[in-house]
Amino acid sequence: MRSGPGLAARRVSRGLAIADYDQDGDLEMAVSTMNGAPLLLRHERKNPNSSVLIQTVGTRSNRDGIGARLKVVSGRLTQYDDVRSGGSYLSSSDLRLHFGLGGATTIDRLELHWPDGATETLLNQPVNRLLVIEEGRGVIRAVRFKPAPPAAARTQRAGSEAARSVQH
Ligand SMILES: [Ca+2]
Repeated sequence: MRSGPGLAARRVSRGLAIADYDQDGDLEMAVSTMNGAPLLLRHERKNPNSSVLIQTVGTRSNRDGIGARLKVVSGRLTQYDDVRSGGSYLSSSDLRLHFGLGGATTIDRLELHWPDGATETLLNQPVNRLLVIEEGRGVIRAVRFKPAPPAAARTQRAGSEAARSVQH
C-alpha cells in the first residue's frame, strides 16, 4: 500500500469523516484541519474487488435505521456492522454501511436486525451497488456504482487546498 502526499504532510487535524462520496465503491476520508482548509483523501486507483453500500430506511424503527445490525455473507466471508452516527471529533461519517467483498459476484445472505427487534433476511443480492433497504419492504432501490473517473479528472479540490490521494 502506498499513500499519497495527503498523509505525508505535517498538520494538526481534528475531525475525520468517512464516506464513499463519489459512490464508486471505495471509501474516501474528509479531515478537518486546524486553521486550514479541510482535506479530502481519495483513491486514485480503482479497487478491482467487489463491495456494496447499504442504506437502511426505518419505518417502525427510526428513519435512518440507526442501531440496525447487518450481517453480510458472501461465500466463506461473513461480516457484521452496525448503522451508527457520529464518530470523530465534531464529525459524522456516512450512515450507509460499506462492505468489501473481495472477488464475490453476489451476496449470498444479508440479514438486517432492526432496532425495533424485527429481522429481515435477503438472499442472492447483487454486488457493486448501493442497496437502499426499507424496513419491511426489502430492497427498494439498487444503484450500480459509478465507474472510476479518468486519471486527468481525479484531481479535486477541497476548500482552497488540493485534495490528497491514497493509493492501495
Ligand atoms: Ca469512492
